[in-house]
Amino acid sequence: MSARLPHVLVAVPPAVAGLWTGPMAKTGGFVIVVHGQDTYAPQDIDYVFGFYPPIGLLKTLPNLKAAFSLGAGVDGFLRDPDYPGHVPLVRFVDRSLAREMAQYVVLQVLLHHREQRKWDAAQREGKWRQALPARFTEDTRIGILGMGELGAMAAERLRDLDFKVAGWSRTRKRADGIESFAGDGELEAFLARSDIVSCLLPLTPATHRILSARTFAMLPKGAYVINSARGGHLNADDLIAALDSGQLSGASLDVFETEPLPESSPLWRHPKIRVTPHVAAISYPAVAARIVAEGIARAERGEALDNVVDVARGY
Ligand code: NDP
Ligand code: OXD
Repeated sequence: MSARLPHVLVAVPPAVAGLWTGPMAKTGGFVIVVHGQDTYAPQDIDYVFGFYPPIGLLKTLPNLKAAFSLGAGVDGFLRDPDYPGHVPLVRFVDRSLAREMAQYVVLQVLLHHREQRKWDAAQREGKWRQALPARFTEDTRIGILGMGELGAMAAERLRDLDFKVAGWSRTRKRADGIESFAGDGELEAFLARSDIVSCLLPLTPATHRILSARTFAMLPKGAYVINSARGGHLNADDLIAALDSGQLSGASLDVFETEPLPESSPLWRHPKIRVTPHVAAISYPAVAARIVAEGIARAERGEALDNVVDVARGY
């Protein structure tokens, strides 16, 4: 009699499930079941894979051994008040993701720093408006909110371009040429020295709406804000007010409280906002399949899993 294979419930919309189940099927070693598409007995499910699994789903799976997030952020799992706290939650950690995010942050910083909107407008008018930069690179202070897997690499890449870089995190960090601010007590000082601030925090009760009128007022006048963490970090009304008053000079937004961003949202058309559709750093399906396969193999051998989230802390 052959041994029973572990069962993985893939809790992503069936329309896009194939993107993830294709590479997972290639790794083999487990049975794949798609929520909302395949029928299954809840007691047969050993593992879950998803991003924003339906609230209440996990508590219906009595034999769940671990949950795998297809993203680095796990707010989609932990928004569920019934998340079974004893089930280890593994998040997506891979150099490819940090690299893609660092590229996005560097791109947005440079578009702003190099005044690309101004040159685009001049080209549209056919005008040669040569001028010195508004601020030299060495004098431009970048602040990274969140110095984890993604923030640390973005900070290093910007430092290597000769910007003055600082990071803010819960605990103090040490990295060559990057100033470290830690904890709520140092947030104001960190923001006060940030001409461009980029949010790479996890969304938790402590970081919800951290980008709001209160913190915009702590930034130097004319600062620029980048949010590619979660829409819940930003108070969008406060952002528009700060842009319209001139307290902020612009913003790049990749993530939104409601996704897809509704067509009626004023964020789409604001002249000082750049919008991208949650594409700053995409998890590669083949990497996700490897993380799941390796995680299941470890769990089945009774070994501890890597990159397990602290459920109580929220990240
Ligand atoms: P990590 O968990 O590796 O890092 C989180 C960082 O935030 C840590 O430095 C942590 O501090 C800091 N932090 C957390 N809470 C606080 C707090 N209350 N005060 C100060 N600092 C705090 O996360 P990642 O870097 O892997 O990912 C960050 C986020 O990026 C994800 O949660 C996700 O929301 C978003 N993301 C967005 C993507 C996109 O395409 N737009 C793609 C991937 C991720 P400490 O180190 O001291 O613990
Ligand atoms: C993530 C994301 O959390 O893509 O990885 O947003």
